[in-house]
Amino acid sequence: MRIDRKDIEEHNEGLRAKHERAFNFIAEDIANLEDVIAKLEKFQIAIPSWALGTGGTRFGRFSGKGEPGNLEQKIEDVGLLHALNQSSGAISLHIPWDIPQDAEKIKELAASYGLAFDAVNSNTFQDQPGQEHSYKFGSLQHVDPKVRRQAIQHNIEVIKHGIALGSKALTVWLADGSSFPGQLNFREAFQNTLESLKEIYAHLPEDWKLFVEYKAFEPNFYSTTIADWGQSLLLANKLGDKAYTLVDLGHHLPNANIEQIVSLLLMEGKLAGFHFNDSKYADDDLTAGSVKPYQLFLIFNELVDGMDARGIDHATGLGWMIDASHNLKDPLVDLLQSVDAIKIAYAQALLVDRTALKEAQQRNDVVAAQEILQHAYRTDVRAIVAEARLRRGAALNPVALFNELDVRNKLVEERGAQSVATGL
Ligand SMILES: [Mn+2]
Repeated sequence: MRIDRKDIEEHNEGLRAKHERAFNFIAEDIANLEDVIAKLEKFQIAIPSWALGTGGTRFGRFSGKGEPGNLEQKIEDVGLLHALNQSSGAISLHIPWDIPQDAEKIKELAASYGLAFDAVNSNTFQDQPGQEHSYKFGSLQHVDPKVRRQAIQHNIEVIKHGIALGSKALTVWLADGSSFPGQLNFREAFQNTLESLKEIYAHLPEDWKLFVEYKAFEPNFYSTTIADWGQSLLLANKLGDKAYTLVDLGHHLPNANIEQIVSLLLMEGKLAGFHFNDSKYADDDLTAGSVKPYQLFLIFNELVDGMDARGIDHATGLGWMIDASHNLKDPLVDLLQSVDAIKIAYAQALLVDRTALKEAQQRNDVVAAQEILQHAYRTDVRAIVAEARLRRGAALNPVALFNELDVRNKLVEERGAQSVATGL
């Protein structure tokens, strides 16, 4: 299914008067309004190929209907999102769940929806059919060099698929670790991981980046071999200039100050980018901004400040991606909500009066500093984000249009009710 431009225009026409009232109301008070809108128009958030189906928990999976059954349909789904919001212009592939059989054809299909290929993701956290060695006790960290060799080869294969598609980064997330004290020698596990990553790094093209993702716990419960930003940064620094630390919002222990982590990684020039999601307790993979929107704003506040300090282009300098799972909502609607929440937090961060904040910090004016941040956070920027969408030819209200056009039922008609997406 493709969304007709006329449907978008008709939808926007119906909402135009209301939108203009809301937009004009907020526009009057924002000095850098045009700059904010221009930045919002450019800002794209990649969609992972594994987030288009219904996910599950450890206890079960309640499949949705009309899920994309192959890579072509996954690209179609991201194309639908992008048509609705003009903010999801890239797809991030997971190998081996989404191996392109004909890279050129897949590239053409993606381009027809205005999509590029974001980072490619390797998978050594589960065994694949026919695989010689098991990853039950780890992959790049494994005590057996034959297992490490297999995992390294897999990552090299993933890079090859990425090159064929025009990706520019490899994301490595490892489930490696241990579930019981004494199971693992920490130093050996780290050294094995480093040596394995060095071999993978050696296969990166010149203009590629290696994103080293960390996670505090799960699936292992006692130790994770790349458990936090310090361990990831240690690896990235040892690997070289093309290696960076990737922050996934759900991969921290409760109450971690993620905005501070981001700030320092940016300062060091080692922040790869983001996997957005939200959580209450652990790696809950919930809709971005649904539980802790103020935290999301504070993170963007540091991102904007840090990117501007280093002259980094907001839209292209870092990797922006959603990494979430949807077990209750329609995945496509959930993704639209996440992208909107991310852009709202970004817009609010662009409104922060940085000169005044700096001055407040210099005179230890704690009250003024809080006022400045909360003034930006409490500004209702939804009409500004909608205006940016409107100017790009997207829908004023993507979720509403998704429902108006009955997109899910049309996908069920095309694909059948039983179609299930590959993934977790
Ligand atoms: Mn992630």
